[in-house]
Amino acid sequence: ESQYNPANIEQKWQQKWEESGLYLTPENNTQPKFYALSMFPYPSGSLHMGHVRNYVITDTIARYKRMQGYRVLHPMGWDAFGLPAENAAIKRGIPPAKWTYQNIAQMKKQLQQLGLSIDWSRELATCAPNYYKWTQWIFLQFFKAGLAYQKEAAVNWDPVDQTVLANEQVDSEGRSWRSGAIVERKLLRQWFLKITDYAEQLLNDLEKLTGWPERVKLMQANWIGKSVGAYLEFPIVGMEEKIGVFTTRPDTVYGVTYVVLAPEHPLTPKVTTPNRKEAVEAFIQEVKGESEIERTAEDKPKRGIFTGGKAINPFNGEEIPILIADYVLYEYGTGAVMGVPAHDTRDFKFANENNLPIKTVIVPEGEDGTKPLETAYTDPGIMINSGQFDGMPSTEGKTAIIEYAEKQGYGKARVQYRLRDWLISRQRYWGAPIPIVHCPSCGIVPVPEEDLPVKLPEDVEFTGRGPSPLARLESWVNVPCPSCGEAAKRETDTMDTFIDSSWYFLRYTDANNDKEIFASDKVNSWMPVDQYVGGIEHAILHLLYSRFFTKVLRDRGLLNFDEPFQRLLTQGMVQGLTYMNPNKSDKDKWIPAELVNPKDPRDPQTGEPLQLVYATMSKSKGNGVAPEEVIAKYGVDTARMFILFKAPPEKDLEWDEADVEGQFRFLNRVWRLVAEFVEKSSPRGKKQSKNQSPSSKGRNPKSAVLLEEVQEACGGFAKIEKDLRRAIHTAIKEVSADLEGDYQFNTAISELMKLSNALGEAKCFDSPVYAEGIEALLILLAPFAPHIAEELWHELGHDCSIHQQSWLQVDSSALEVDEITLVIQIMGKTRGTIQVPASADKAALEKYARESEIAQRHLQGKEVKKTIVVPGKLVNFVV
Ligand code: ANZ
Repeated sequence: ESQYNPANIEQKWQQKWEESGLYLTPENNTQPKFYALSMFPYPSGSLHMGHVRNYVITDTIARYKRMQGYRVLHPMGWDAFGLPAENAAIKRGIPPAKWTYQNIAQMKKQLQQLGLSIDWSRELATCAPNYYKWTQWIFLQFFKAGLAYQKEAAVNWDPVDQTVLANEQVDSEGRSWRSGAIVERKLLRQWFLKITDYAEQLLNDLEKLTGWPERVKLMQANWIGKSVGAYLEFPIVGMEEKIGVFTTRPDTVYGVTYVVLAPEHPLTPKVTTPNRKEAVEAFIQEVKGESEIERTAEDKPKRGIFTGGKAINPFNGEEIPILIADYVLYEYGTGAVMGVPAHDTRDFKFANENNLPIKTVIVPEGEDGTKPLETAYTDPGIMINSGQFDGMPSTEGKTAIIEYAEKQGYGKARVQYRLRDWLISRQRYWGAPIPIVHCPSCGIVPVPEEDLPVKLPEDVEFTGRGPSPLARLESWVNVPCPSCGEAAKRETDTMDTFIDSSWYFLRYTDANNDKEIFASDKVNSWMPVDQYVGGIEHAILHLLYSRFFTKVLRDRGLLNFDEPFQRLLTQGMVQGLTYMNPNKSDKDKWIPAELVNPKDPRDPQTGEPLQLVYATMSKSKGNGVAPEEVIAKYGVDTARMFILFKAPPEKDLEWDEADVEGQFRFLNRVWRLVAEFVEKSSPRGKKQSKNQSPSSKGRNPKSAVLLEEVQEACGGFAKIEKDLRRAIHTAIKEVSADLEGDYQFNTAISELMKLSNALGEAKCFDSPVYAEGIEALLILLAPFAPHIAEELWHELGHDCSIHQQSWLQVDSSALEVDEITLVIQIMGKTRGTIQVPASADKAALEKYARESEIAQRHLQGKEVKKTIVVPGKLVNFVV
């Protein structure tokens, strides 16, 4: 065909690849493995540009690795449980399963348009019984290991609809999405996974993740939040009980001027004196309405109140007041802190705002602490006002104080993590049911493994009111106890959907196994994932939970590796142009383009002038570009090329139609280059090219033989051919380097453009070097633009797929420069230049220079006294 028309070739090749099973995963031991994985999508209904970018990046890597000789696992699936399906059921009466599977079908079609080299035979959906059967099985393994337990925890409670709400169903004002009622907190017995048992490992093993962005590792470390310090006990005046605090600064304990309890602390009502009762209760009521973020925000004043109770600092016997304050969180540490205003910024502020005494106990060397403090002194220093510890450096004081407290029996060393156990119970329908039965006589009984899956019933009603649909279905809830056979009840909570995604990457290695979760040889030989690609929004929870699951399953003998993801690439956002009113709040400042006159962009409400800026594409901003529209206009190869070319994968990408067109033009140029070559190269050249046997090992050996033959016959290549060969092998070298390491697709594509320019200039159609160049261009292009590369490859006369070709090897001799420019000087003055062989040594250089026309002319009648030769650069004659 004379014209590049993507519509004519893309679908055709997608179909052929599918029919020939080109992307099925090879299972053999002869090739090294490579596991390329994109974070699987939630089936919301349609693919957006962020998805496209994610999958195109992974696909390009997968294709490159295949051509390099790896057996590649590149699967896809659906993170298919979750709230939106249930909301659709409540709002529109569509069963969650139907809604979900419709969306999957729709999105799969869109995905297939992208020409991804996915092994669809391993597709999975987390909502399918043959998947969640194993999710439940994993829960049972956790339960057996003592890592799944129940305890009371707070949920969002809608008092009007009498139902539990997910966080996403509570708006920013704290109201229910459906009833509009102010949401309350309610305590329920819920299931937890003991991730805190693995806190230390999850932290330490971050070190092994050399292929992860530093920023992600830091986010994980902060989330785990390890603090090393002490647990100290303060006796309460007039009571048996003591207040235990966790502190990272035991060296400041002589500076304690008060103790603070979290308002929710069980000791709060006990230490409160009758005259303070009313005020304290009012304060507690107030704090209840605040979120954790509000309570701990740096810029908010710290509010607290005196309880009337007193404690004793066991180190010096001083009596100190007991307060409650909003900034002390009940869930962290012991839910109580010792207040040291002189040495803690937050305590300093709190003490000043609440008129509490400030006592300096650490000073910089040489000071005596009499100078009043303007801010808290938080650095290390020398201990003062600290009894027997006076004069000791505070860093040593930490251990000394702990040792002393231990001897005296009121304290010990303690490590504290910010990480809390994972609350996995959800009071909703569209999730994996927790496989537990509650029996009046046997208590909590796990469902026997052979009875899995505990299937979701279909005859349920969705009202958004009252208990969850599962809890209301008597016929499902009432079961005989698996242990004693008496009447018992099923657990009606389902699991957090993060559980489903914490192990899906394991299942892909043996996705159709109906006997076991996965065969151990398969999972252990494919894992860990060699390259994981996904959004930064999963930097903490999804990745941490997946790491946690991996470690637990390893400890249960199911896996033989420590970490699931060897390398992680977090791709940047795709941004689109959008109108913005800089004077409005973040939420309201985006103005959809259809409301704006582009000639004079103004806010339709206020008339203020608008700015046109790049911002992450989103529905609410209305600045998205629909993948299918781009594909319809330019074809998917152009869309892929643009996405890979416009920005390095980890950076944000600004959508720009002009650059999309630029890539379309480039592919057109490639098309014309090949068409011209096929047309103009001599019949012999064409025949040679056609006859090349499909070979999956090395580049076509025949063309290599041919090159040597020609070289011998002609006594080497002409200059134009040498230059072209250098361009070809430079491209091979650079593109390969860009695809190793950091996946710099953008510079790789620039190299392809350079090669196409070199071919366009060389025009030596009959030279075997030209044929080599055309083939190299297509092979190097194949991972990026798989359809056009395949079409043109066949146009050259090959029968096999370009995607089964081997990646190209650099011929380093082709990179050699064989001529250099030599400067000729007389008495240091440049008189001209000549071309000389690059291999010439000092003596030869001098000879070339002396015999050159330039030297002859300028040296006529003069005697050369000395010659200075700078190899590779110049020859200077001194006369
Ligand atoms: C006294 C002290 C003196 C403290 C000082 C710090 C500096 P990280 O590193 O985050 O673990 N703290 C302990 N439990 C708390 C809770 N439930 N709510 C709010 N704050 C709490 O911080 C530990 C420090 O945070 C502890 O050390 C405690 O204040 C406070 F010069 O104790 B510190």
